[in-house]
Amino acid sequence: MSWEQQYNLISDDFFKGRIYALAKMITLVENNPDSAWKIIETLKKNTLRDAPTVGFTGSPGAGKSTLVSAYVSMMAAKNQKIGVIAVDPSSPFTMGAFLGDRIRMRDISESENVYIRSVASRGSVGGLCDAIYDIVDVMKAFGFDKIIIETVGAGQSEIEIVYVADTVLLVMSPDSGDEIQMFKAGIMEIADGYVVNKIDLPQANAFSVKLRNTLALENDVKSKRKVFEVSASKNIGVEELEKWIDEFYSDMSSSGEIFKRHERRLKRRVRSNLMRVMDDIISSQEVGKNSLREFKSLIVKKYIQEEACDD
Ligand SMILES: Nc1nc2c(ncn2[C@@H]2O[C@H](COP(=O)(O)OP(=O)(O)O)[C@@H](O)[C@H]2O)c(=O)[nH]1
Ligand SMILES: [Mg+2]
Repeated sequence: MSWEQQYNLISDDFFKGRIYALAKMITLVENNPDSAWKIIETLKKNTLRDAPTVGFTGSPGAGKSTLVSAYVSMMAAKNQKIGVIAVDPSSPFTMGAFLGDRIRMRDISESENVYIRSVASRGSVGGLCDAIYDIVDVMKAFGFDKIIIETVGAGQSEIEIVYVADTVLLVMSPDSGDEIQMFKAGIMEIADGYVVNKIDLPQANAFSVKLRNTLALENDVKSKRKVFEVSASKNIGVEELEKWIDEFYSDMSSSGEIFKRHERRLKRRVRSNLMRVMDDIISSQEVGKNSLREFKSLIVKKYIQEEACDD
């Protein structure tokens, strides 16, 4: 079956808000990376909505999943519809615990307000799966109010989240010891906000002070970035974080920063898309006796032909 046929089978239910159709639509873009843009453009004809995307990144065990659970539960309880993307999930979401009896007995992924999708990060150019961009777009077309992405902060994929998400939060845990060392790796520069999680632990305050001091030593805009002290598991400070995320987004919208970020994202997508297609073409061609220049123009011609065939 072509993607068009599969699309036609599910699109009615998709726009009626049926979760099963959303799941199938995401699978459709995942399985057809070369047609994903066409699928998304078709979806976009029916929707004009944009939804803020918020990324939570940080070391394994920092408490990202627990924090996402608390944050998402808070929004779901206010009847907001939230899409969650978990890249290589290593820990469960426990939203039932936060939402209480309302949905405790039900599988959270079947709740009308929340849909969770897991994706593997393997085999992509930037570390974070290229398909994430497409999945976010499908979720936007579905009509979610917000899209949350959890990624394990491991070098490259931590950087990629900056392109995928409008806002990035770095979740840190005071019990991991070497988090401040991340400054040296430049990883911390990417975050819009820092979350010191597990503030209920005895060493948390000292950690927080150290973080704030380290930030103050950096003599640029970074020092103005927010630090939050929260306990995800005890639901402390999450409401303040929720408020700030919305305020930060509307500040970005009024200052024009959001458009800069969207532009940066589009460039990144085009680049990684081109890299993938070019890589396929290059691998399938014989170099033969061609010089670098000749081989290069052969590839470009081949690419232009393939693009023309696609349309
Ligand atoms: N003491 C304490 N433990 C927490 C808190 N938040 C999360 N944890 C625990 O930290 C561990 C890792 O949490 P998880 O959300 O899976 O971390 P992730 O790997 O970053 O997604 C789990 O055992 C959580 O119960 C907190 O605020 N305080
Ligand atoms: Mg996790």
